[in-house]
Amino acid sequence: MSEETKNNLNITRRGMLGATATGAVLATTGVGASLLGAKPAAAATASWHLQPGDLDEYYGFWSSGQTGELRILGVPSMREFMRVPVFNRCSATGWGQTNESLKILTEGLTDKTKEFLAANGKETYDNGDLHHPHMSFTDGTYDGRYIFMNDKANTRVARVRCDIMKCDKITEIPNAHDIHGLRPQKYPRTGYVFANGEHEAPLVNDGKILDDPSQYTNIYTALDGDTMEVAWQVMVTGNLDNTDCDYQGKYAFSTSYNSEMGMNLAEMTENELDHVVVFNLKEIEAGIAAGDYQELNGVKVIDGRKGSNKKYTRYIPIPNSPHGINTAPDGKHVCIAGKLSPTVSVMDVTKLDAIFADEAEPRSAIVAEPQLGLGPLHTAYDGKGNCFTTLFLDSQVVKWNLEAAVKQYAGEDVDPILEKVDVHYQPGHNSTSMGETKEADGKWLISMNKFSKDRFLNVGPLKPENEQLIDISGGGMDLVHDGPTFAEPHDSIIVRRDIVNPVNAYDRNDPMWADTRKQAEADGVDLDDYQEEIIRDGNKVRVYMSSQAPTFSMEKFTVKQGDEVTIIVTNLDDIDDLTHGLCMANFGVAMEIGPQATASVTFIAERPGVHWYYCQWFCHALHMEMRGRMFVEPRDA
Ligand code: K7E
Ligand code: CUA
Repeated sequence: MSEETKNNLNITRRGMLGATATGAVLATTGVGASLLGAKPAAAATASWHLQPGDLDEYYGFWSSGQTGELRILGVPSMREFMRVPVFNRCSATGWGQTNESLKILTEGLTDKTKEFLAANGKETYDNGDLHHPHMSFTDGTYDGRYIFMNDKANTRVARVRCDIMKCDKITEIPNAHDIHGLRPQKYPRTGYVFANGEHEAPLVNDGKILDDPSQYTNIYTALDGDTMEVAWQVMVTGNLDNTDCDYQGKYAFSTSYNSEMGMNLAEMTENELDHVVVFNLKEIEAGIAAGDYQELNGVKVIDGRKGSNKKYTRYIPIPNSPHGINTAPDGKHVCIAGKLSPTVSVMDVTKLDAIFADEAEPRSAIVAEPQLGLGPLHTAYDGKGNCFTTLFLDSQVVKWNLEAAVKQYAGEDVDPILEKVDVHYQPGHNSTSMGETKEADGKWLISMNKFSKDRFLNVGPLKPENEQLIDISGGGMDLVHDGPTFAEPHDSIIVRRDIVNPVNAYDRNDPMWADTRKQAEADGVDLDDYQEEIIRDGNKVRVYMSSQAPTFSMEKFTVKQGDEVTIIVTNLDDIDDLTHGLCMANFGVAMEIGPQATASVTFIAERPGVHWYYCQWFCHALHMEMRGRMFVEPRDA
């Protein structure tokens, strides 16, 4: 069945559509009226339950919280396709062990962090807390280049290349503490990647200050999405939570709880109102250009704290400990979820100029504040003027109309709430298909629920989470599928599949192994051809071999105990899905080598004897036979 047909059937199934809603759906999907009602309703159940071999209409990019990886799912099937290691150590791919991945994991760390890690016998962190994956934008919609993501655990921002679905850059953010909210600039392009430091700390945090909150500050960071270097930072008041930006390229905004700058729970929740910080991008750029900054740890930092020069930031009071912030696809409205308040505050970005010009009060940008239910956390959109907000405490998702909320706020007697649906249980983020772009298409909604409780077979005290698929294409909210997941996706994006176009094999000149290529050239080895070379360089030994199913080019090689051995494997197979691996048994060494890829790993051969290396990715009928021996001669032999 074609996608188009499926969509048509799907609409048919929802025969309860009112005339106006039908009109809206027809307008966005281009379905001819003659098709409606022409197909049997029963056939439509295939719309989310794909048949074997059917491809999904959307890519889903999922965070994994404290697991530290990025996950790729299919929507609507909710099938998990891939786990892309980023902040974690991955046994299957060798991420965190291969020289190529270690370079990415270490080159963006500050010198202080490198020293700290070395003191703990480590080269890099091996944990992370990845909350927010977002794709790069061009002109207000996804462009399929990169996915950016935060690490709350160790204050980093990472980037995954969408051509090969591997992480290629990780940057530690100086001065900030515990990066939480993250969003790419939508217009004109990414551009900036905005990243929130969640926790406040003394600036500079060198062990001289503890109990002087006046010297604590929070840091908002803009990275350059092309270079992954920090462009600038802004000091702000209050803990930064989530961030988003406009469709005009003028403003970015962050929710902020703890405007009190309290250090404990009682102090942090004292005020009824916290705020959203609005960042004026042009003014900040001008301030940097004019030298109105201090340089701290190599970064230009502007002062945008409350009561500072008001050119750079404004603080809009919002009830109460606001959490999620989501810009609507209409390019005008921004929904700010109240968390401790049952409200969502709607900000109109066209009113921000007047506030920065001192012609209007900060709260004048708020044009609606509907009461939706308890514990509102995040809002997603259908592109038809409706919003879906998760209610953590109520265990519901509420659908409401934005225009109606604006009218209600202006005094009209209208109820913006259209429908509430129970989800299981306690939702955090939700996301809609293309919903954070100007191309929001209103087909699918995922509710990402923190608790699954009784929803699945019991697997012990630690339960999976539950992500539920809700069909919103027909104008209603039909819960159609549960998707259990392991710890702890916070957020997801749902991207039309035509936007994402990964390759099947690596380019032999991929920058991932540029250093290895340089070394090979110096060693006189042609990485692109069959290789069977051992280069000895003092006690450093480089072993170059190639792989072609079902053999490694070297059946055996010899080194000496204590040698620093680097094994470089190039997979000469150029066939879809033909990945080899190299596992050096009892050396704790394992890695993936994709089609046409080069990968390398270094270890000290401090173990005399015969050691088998074998291919650890099933590649051929003779995969088990794909192996060889490393002979380590004893030191005194
Ligand atoms: Cu609401 Cu870290 Cu996006 Cu979780 S944050 S839910
Ligand atoms: Cu090569 Cu398995």
